[in-house]
Amino acid sequence: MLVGLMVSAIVFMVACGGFGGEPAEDQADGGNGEGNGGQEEGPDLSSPPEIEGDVVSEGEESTIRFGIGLAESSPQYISVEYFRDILEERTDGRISVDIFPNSQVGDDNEMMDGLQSGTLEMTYPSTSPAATIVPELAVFDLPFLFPSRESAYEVLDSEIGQEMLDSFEGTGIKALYFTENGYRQLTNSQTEIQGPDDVGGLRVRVMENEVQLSIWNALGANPTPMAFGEVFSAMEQGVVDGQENPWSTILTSNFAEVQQYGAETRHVYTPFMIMISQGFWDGLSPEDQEIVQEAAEQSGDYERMISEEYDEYSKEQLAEQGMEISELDEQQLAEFQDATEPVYDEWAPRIGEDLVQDIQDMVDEVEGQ
Ligand code: TK8
Repeated sequence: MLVGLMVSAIVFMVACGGFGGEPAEDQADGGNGEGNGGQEEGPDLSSPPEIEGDVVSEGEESTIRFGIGLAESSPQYISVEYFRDILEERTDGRISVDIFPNSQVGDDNEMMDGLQSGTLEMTYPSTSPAATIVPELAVFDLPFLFPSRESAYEVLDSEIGQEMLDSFEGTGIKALYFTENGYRQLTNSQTEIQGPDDVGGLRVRVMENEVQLSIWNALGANPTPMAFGEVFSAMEQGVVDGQENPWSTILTSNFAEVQQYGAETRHVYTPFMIMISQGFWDGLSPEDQEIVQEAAEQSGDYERMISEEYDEYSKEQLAEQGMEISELDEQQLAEFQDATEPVYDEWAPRIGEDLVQDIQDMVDEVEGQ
């Protein structure tokens, strides 16, 4: 309840311009004042597809407050701008979208609370914190589950994925579509990483998810669950030594300012989820619901594309900013995979042996194993 009130106060303040109304510039940099991830210019990303589909002029007017965790230079934010443009064009301006980046109106858990309490209309969390609402989502926290994006999307866009989206029914949240957070990489301020032995004792921030804790305990680290919005200052103050996220998040959140070392571990592939408040959704006409769903899928497919484009570019940019990045070979990655195998023993029975096996079978089919 307290969180709900806190989120509503934050959202109310922002909506009334209490925090300046528009996404504040100085928050577009993960907190160090540079803005745009400290990049001279962004990557050469594909432009979004032309907006197509019927325009529905008749109907209610409304404003969607869309809270996200990442910076304005992130693929997540860029795709939500496209979502906004689709909605505004196809409803003839009736539905507008105000975007609040950088955990400005709360972290993933607080923003999902906001959807349930009706103080926020949309948000875009990782599946990891959402597993507190739909436990089966924790399957995506299993290490090295998806060798490629192709097998990830095969599963996310399958009946298995649709059942997980549908599992939000009755929670106050409608989950619309899976997109890409991406392959997670380890960074830290203490030491070069060449294998699991280098991770021992490292104080690593992890998402608020028990499988993530198990992974880093299995590697001998000292993991601390923490909301994403607190990570930059925790690393800057030396509360933790490191964190793990996709390269584009590490770049656009300016983590290279406080993280000397990176390691291309690709230890987990995390999906994002586009979510809408059930109460707000129920108030939409069937025509507007169709437009929102189509906009989520079209902007989601665009996000998947630019997230992949941003990945390699971000790693290169981080190296240019001085991060020493270890590109691990097959043997080194196999050592990480072996060291985290016990996580399956602990979590497959708790998540659901059949679900884990079904996903692994789909992955094997796609990967030709
Ligand atoms: C952003 C988070 C972030 C996630 C994390 O809202 O918490 O590290 O990877 O992208 O969802």
